[in-house]
Amino acid sequence: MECFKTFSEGLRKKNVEAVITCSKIDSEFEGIRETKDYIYNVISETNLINPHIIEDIVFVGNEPIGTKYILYRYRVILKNIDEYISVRVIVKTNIIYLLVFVVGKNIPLKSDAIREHFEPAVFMEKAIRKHGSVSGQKYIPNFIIYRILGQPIVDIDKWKLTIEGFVKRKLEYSYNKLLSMSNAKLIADFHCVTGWSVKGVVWEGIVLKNLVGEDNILPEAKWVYTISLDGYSTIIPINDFLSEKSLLVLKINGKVLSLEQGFPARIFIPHLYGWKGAKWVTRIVFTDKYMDGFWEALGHHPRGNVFLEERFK
Ligand SMILES: Nc1nc2c(c(=O)[nH]1)N[C@H]1C(S)=C(S)[C@@H](COP(=O)(O)O)O[C@H]1N2
Ligand SMILES: [Mo]
Repeated sequence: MECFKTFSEGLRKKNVEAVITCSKIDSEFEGIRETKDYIYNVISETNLINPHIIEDIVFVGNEPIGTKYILYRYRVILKNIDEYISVRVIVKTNIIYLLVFVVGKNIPLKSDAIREHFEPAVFMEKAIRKHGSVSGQKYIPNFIIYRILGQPIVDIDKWKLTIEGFVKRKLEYSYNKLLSMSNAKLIADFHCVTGWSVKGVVWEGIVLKNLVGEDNILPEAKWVYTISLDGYSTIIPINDFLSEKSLLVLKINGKVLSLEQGFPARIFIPHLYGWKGAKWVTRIVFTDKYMDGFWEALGHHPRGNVFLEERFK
């Protein structure tokens, strides 16, 4: 087993101070009750907190993520502390695949032994894209609206989209400018990592590659970190971001984006899961190093390719 500490700024809105993720586990999932003991043992072994301050470990619920994974939620209740540690146990075909400890600020964490950064395996060069099958997904008629950090207020006269980081020239676009540049139309399915998909959505906007200008990107850039008005963030490998079909979306199904679907602009990359497409996006930052966004910090995959079922790290 290997544990690392991570964080993403947006999590602060949810009163989270640190996330500890343990992978390479390979233990069998023996049952809801047995897993409580398992969690207790992992906490003791990793020395995450002093195990003597644990009052109880309770099961909260579970949900399928696609068809291969089940997410079990637990809480570690602590003696004399008003906060609990949330534990996400990700089980893949009956094997515990990932353990995610979500820790608030009043919790006496002893994580000095746990290293700070998760470095994803180098897979970017391959830029694999397989089409046709969408394993583990179920089609539904309409989008389910998500706003994990709430609905932001948009002042369209002040709003701008910036392109920054490892670029030769920093760019800044107003909404009117983007509207005047909008010339791309794409029909493609949408896939949420939790297991629902929407067929044949009409996406309109600007090809991201053209918006940035390929010759504007510095060779050091390897990842693209996007930041939204609500504090949401996500990270995309540069090859996926620059693919022919990756769009800055201004319209869905012939209509200007609704406020709840990300007005003024959202990102859509057809071969990646929906969480990689930030709604209310306002900054696009080219970086040389990997860093977790909101869902990546909670265990989701650095790339999230739908056709390779890259749901979790
Ligand atoms: N800013 C922001 N972008 C977001 C999210 C969010 O909560 N906030 N949710 C993501 C997830 S997990 C999915 S599946 C899609 C959902 O898009 P929809 O709300 O239009 O269905 O938005 C993605 N982009
Ligand atoms: Mo999602």
